[in-house]
Amino acid sequence: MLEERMRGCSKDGLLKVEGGLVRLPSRGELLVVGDIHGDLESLLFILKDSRFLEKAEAGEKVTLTFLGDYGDRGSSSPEVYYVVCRLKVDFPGRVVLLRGNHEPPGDLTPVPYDLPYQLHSKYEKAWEEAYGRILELHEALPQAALAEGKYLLLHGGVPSRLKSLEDIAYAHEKHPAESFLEEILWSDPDERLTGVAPSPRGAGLLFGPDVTGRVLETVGARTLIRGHEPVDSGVHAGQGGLTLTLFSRKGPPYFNSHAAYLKIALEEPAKNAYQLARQTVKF
Ligand SMILES: [Mn+2]
Repeated sequence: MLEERMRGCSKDGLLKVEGGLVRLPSRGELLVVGDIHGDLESLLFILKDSRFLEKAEAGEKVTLTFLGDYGDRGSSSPEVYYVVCRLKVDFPGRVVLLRGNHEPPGDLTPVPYDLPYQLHSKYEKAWEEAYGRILELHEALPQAALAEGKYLLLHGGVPSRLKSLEDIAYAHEKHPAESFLEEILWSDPDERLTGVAPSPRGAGLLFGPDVTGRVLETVGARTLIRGHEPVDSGVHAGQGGLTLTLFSRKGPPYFNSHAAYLKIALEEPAKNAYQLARQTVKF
């Protein structure tokens, strides 16, 4: 049941889901939010500024997609989890919670990983129950969303040895025998590389624009929209316009000057990352 709800099956039938791949609607507004990492203030700003709640309550076609990394780093991880889960429960067909490397499979836990300590200090004896439920939630989150013909949304990077869209949709079932899920959650784009190289993160890979281009063509998308990397201005367009990185939180430990979220009109023709960067809201 949890799995069904978090993968996005919805009462209002707006979201189609295959395995861990959410198929985004072809019309309406798409709001995309990058890493929040325990920054409740930025999350609440985005909700207010985008008027998501008013629009969703009024039945407008709006889809709010988070690119993962809800907890850790910032001091309000439990509160951020509460808000994003509440959004999903209240608007199951209009909210997509993607999985990041901070919602990891058990063999790929990031360091530092301070969520358990934050839960302990907030909930005392009940912390283990809260943590257990959050771990269940992580397993239920989808790893990618596709706006067909336009955008591929995921947390880290494209699986470099992908043969078909199925490799993304069922990446969680093939983990850890195949590295698809690890690369989706952990990889980073590189500007000059051809092919792939080991990542300094110790998980995932660095991938060049040739890899991005091939994967986007295979899945039928123009631009990759991802989070995962801190960006000083909140948004970075790279790889010749193939890759957009969003970072939607502020404060320690990154101290970026701005955070950003993205607004897309899904009816409009597909845009490259440079065009998308101009329609982000920076704050
Ligand atoms: Mn990340």
